[in-house]
Amino acid sequence: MADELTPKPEDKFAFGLWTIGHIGRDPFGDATRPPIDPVDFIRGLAEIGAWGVSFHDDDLMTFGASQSQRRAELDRFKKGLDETGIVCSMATTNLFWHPMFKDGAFTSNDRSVRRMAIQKTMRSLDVAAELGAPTYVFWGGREGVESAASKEPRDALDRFKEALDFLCGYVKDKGYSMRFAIEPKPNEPRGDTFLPTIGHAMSFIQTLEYSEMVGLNPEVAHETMAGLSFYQGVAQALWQGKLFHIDLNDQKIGRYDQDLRFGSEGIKDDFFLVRLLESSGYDGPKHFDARPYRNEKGEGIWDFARGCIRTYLALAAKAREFDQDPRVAEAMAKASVPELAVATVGPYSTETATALMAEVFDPDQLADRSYGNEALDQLVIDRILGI
Ligand code: GLT
Ligand code: MN
Ligand code: MN
Repeated sequence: MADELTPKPEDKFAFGLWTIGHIGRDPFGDATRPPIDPVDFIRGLAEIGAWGVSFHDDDLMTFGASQSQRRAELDRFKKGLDETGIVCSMATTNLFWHPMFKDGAFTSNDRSVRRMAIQKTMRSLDVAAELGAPTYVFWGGREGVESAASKEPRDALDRFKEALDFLCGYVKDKGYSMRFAIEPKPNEPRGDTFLPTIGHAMSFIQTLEYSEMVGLNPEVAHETMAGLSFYQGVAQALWQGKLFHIDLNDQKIGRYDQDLRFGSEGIKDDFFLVRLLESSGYDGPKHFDARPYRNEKGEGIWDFARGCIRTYLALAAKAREFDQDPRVAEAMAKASVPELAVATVGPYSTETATALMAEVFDPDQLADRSYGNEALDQLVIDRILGI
């Protein structure tokens, strides 16, 4: 097991500058630890065996500072990346912190705020391209409402689409090889957020001008907040070829966005999630968007980071053992799991329809069988518990 728990570059573990480096400020209390310098941050990542880093424009370069100061901050970071070999795996725009975004960014009722938000994103896309980020995330933090009277949602969706179409156009025009990933969230900081779940976001993407350029960055905590199964959502995103990136963390159901250490809460859900990612051919970053407990400091925040990686790798090893266990294969056969992969009727033709119409079924016999799901699920629990 020891070697299986050692991260390798091909595992593509990544963290955002705002995650391990979170200073512990929350709506009820001030910072509990100092910020980490971005270059020290990536040195720390290299030490724990991570591969990539992500950032918001404002995490890296001081908002509102002079061009020359921002350039110096960026160059210093680039030097740090070169020194450590850490890769820039994703970038995004901070469209939620500054008070100008209090009514939204791409969907603010104020047209000048909307234009400013698109301009800020274009500038940040230039930086992302310079650092070689393959994926650019759109989390609509402030895109929403408290009062339903305050925005016409269909207009807001028009404006969201307009912004993404325009920004896709910008990326194409500049010749950047970058894809966009929308990150859904049901609420917080707004009372209701536009594009609240994986399902809403996936159907919205179909309406975009360059829909092939746009996919998803789903987050464990966000779907769990909505009471949905993250596993099922991710599976559908994979099925539709839309899992461009993923935010791994953990969350208790029905709470505020907790961004807990990966694997620290829903261990069974996380087992299935890791099994899915590892078997699906997903080759994007395993990006942890989580933060240390607010009462951690110093080495404790790196314990948190190492824990995210360790639990992911341990669950991947458990998933492999599970899939190689002959008792599991036997239980799956009993549950007819492989049979679901067999086409039911095939494509329609007059002949296949006639053949189906002629078939005789015995409802009592069909109802009489057992699927053995209790025994199958117990094998999952046994494997996770190591018994
Ligand atoms: C913010 C949010 C995350 C998003 C980040 C990207 S920032 O911390 O809670 O879920 O992924 O903007
Ligand atoms: Mn979150
Ligand atoms: Mn996230």
